[in-house]
Amino acid sequence: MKTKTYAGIPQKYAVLETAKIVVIPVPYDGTSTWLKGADKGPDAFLEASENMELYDIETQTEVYKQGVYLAEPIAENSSPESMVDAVYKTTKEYIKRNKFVTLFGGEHSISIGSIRAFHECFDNLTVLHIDAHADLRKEYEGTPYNHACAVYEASQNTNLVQVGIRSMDISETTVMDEDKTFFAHDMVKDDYWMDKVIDILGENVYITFDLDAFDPSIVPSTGTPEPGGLLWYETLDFLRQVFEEKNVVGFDVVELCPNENERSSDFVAAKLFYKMLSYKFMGEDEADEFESPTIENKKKTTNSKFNIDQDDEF
Ligand SMILES: [Mn+2]
Repeated sequence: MKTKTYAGIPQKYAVLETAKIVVIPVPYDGTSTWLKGADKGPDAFLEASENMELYDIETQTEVYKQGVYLAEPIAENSSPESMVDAVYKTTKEYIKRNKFVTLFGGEHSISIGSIRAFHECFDNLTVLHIDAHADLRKEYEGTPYNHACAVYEASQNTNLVQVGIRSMDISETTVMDEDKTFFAHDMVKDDYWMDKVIDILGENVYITFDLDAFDPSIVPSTGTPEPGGLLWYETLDFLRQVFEEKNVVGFDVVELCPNENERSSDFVAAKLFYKMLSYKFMGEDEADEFESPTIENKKKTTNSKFNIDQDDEF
């Protein structure tokens, strides 16, 4: 039974009917290969979120007043395939209600399900994949739903753009599109990498953010840390530009692997997530916060293919 709201926000901002934003926790860790514990990620993220200031200095907003509904965690874990299917179905249900849908993992395989739903619901989807790892294996350890395969499907049917990559298997070079891949060792020497990424994004962008994209000096608590990653302010600078210039339709943050002796990673994850919400809604008026959003407003928020009010489905 759910007793808390996202970030401890007042109940009146946490009601599904009026919330513009939905957060879906997916505490899944079925296929991780090194450090286990990503299934504890959503709880650590939610706990850190409750201890975070909710006024964002940079955008001068309190984005939680747009309404944030904390969905029931997706608990399906009988197989990687059934988990992906459950994530796909739940994500699609909330997109069809014209919510701004976000997910918190869990390991990266959860994104296979959410990307599948967004690909189905939005035209010409770009998947902006921010990660240390290429995650382009077609299959790994007997399943295409392993975390090492997180964006293989996206590479086949969306405009996949990869940022921060610094670890991959030679077999993945045959799948990777180097024109749409930004390696960490190049980014560190290129003052224009952000512009170059934004140039090849389409209008509708889904962001899948693996926390191991960050340098381990700021996020050590992740399943497969890699040296040489992104730092805090360059990441925010980049994300803000993406949100300002493109229609970001949803996002996920994955691979927090909490360590009780190192809690700052939980706070980085919580703050990153809230920053992304703040950037998404920084241009939106809070005046209509308690009104049931009109269809017109919903379309402006998400531009999904669905424009009828489907509240009666629930
Ligand atoms: Mn990764």
